[in-house]
Amino acid sequence: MGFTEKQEALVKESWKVMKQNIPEHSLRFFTLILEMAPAVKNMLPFLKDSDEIPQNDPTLKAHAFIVFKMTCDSAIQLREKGQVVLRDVLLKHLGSVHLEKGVVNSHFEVGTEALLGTIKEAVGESWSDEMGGAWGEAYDQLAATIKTQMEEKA
Ligand code: ISQ
Repeated sequence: MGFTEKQEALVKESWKVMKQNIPEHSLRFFTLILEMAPAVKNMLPFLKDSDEIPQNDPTLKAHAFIVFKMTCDSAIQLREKGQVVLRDVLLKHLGSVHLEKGVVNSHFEVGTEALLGTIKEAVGESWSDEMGGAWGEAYDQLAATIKTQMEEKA
């Protein structure tokens, strides 16, 4: 079965909650990433130069916002079109940036775990496994689109 209206609604509903506190959720997201994959610190310009995760860095917040938002948009596209579609320029950019940084499959897996952990804490009692499944599916499809582009470039 494809991506359902129910799954799309679960993602949209939790995105509304996430959006209300991007500073907090972006810190949580990168904290979880670094707990699972400390070496990622050196791949991201806004983490590289300090021992701590910077508490008030606009680029960190913007980065997390883009990851969350693109995943939410992917959920909408999966329900509407059955696939994730990115603008050509954006797709090419994402392919080359991920290749340049040396991103591998396990990084994408860390991203899924960190995203789901962040959302779970953000939405509290509204959380359900179905909600996690919907975000996970959208993220994995988005990641698959980026990975395909990386393979084309490699
Ligand atoms: C950086 N930004 C978004 C997702 C990520 C997943 C794993 C490691 C680094 C990341």
